[in-house]
Amino acid sequence: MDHKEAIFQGILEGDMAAVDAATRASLDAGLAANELLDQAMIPAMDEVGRLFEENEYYVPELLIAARAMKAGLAILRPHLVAQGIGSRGKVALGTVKGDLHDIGKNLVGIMIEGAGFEVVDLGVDVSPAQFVQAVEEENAQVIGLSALLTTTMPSMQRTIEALREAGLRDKVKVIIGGAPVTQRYADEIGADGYTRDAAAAAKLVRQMLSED
Ligand code: B1M
Repeated sequence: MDHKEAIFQGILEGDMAAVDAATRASLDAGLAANELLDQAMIPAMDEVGRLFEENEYYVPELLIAARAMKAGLAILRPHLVAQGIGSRGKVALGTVKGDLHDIGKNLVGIMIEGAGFEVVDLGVDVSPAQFVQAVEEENAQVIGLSALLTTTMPSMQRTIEALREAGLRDKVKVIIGGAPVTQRYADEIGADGYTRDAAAAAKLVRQMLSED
């Protein structure tokens, strides 16, 4: 089994130690961090999702797979974050109210940090009021909302409404993403941007903040 297969298999089996070892071995062998992410870790989580849909995996398997992926991601993090933090602007990120999925959101944070922005991670299950507070108290110029459940997507719209009610809508750009989210939904709810993946989110933030 090569290193990428070992990472893939380790995530599928929720074997944190195997993912840790294979990720380190891959980097030592000269493989690029983004290659490991795109060709082993993300496909492994997709496969976990497929197995869950087919009732071969249940929530405990999802949890241990997620824990194994996070172990690998922690090793990749310094490699993905190439530049220093904080000079270009501030982005507050969170997974919306009712939603506990944070792997994609964490990846978006890593890529935005890598593009040279300060990231305030608000965590998961973040209410519209907490996003409003982050704009007021942290002076974030962009907020990023992540949702993985179709049932939590409406919280994105509620967050945009809460910003409007607080008189802050013109002061902050709102970007959204997550597996069930689409450009069409972003247009419908009046978000400023949508991206399909974390690398594109970092690119979008760069474009948005250089326009100001
Ligand atoms: Co859950 N889960 N889960 N889960 N889970 C999904 C999302 C699901 C699609 C699985 C399935 O049925 N195939 C399904 C949602 C169905 C739907 O709504 N349409 C689902 C379900 C149903 C549930 C529960 C309801 C299960 C239950 O309890 N019966 C429950 C809900 C809990 C809650 O949130 N309230 C639940 C729980 C969990 C765990 C906690 C066990 C665990 C999460 C652990 C964690 O995150 N710490 C979990 C997992 C691991 C998954 C799957 C398998 C993997 C998600 C993941 O991490 N993907 C997922 C199936 C799947 O997605 N294939 C599934 C890897 C990650 C890198 O991708 O997050 O999509 P992703 O991020 C991408 C892009 O979307 C984008 O960038 C990333 C890539 O670069 N992106 C953004 C994300 N956020 C962005 C923000 C941006 C821009 C881009 O701008 C701000």
